[in-house]
Amino acid sequence: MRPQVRRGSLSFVVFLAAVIFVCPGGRSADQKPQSAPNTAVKVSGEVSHPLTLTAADLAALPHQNVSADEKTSRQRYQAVAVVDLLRRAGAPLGSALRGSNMRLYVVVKGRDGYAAVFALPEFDPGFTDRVIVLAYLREGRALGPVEGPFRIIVPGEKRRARWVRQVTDIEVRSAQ
Ligand SMILES: Nc1nc2c(c(=O)[nH]1)N[C@H]1C(S)=C(S)[C@@H](COP(=O)(O)O)O[C@H]1N2
Ligand SMILES: [Mo]
Repeated sequence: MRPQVRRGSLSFVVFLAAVIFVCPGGRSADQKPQSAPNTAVKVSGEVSHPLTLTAADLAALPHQNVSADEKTSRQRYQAVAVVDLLRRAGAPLGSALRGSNMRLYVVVKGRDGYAAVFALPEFDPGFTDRVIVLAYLREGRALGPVEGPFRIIVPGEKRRARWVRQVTDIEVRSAQ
């Protein structure tokens, strides 16, 4: 009986050591350690004036107050309209959004490599009343490191899969 008990506890120790060795720090592959959060958003691609905006640049732009329903409550965000950023970067909007410019789409990328696509007219007030925004405050507070400093909010969209967190890039591209 005794030797078996010892063998049992020895294999448990070996198992524990293997777990500690295989999972250093208990991190899984999709939770990479990250350095300081991004503090700027780049607007680039098929635009005449590519830009990089810092948090201070964004806060100086005209802001929108947007409400969005969360699971159990309604949250208020302070944000800039993405169309204002696209306009500043010189993306074709308004009367220029026709013809071959109807091929344009916008890829919004997060710091973790996540990305979501929007058609350019989804931002244009000539096409829709829905205002897609880049938020930086919720209930008056800066967004935390998992979401912020900047997050896309798509009011009224049933699923939040395009609410890209930790936005680093807004890229205008053309479909073939
Ligand atoms: N950067 C980044 N943004 C992201 C995701 C992601 O994996 N990375 N997941 C999306 C998906 S699929 C959903 S449902 C929502 C979840 O956001 P929540 O945790 O605030 O509900 O974030 C979206 N934004
Ligand atoms: Mo999701």
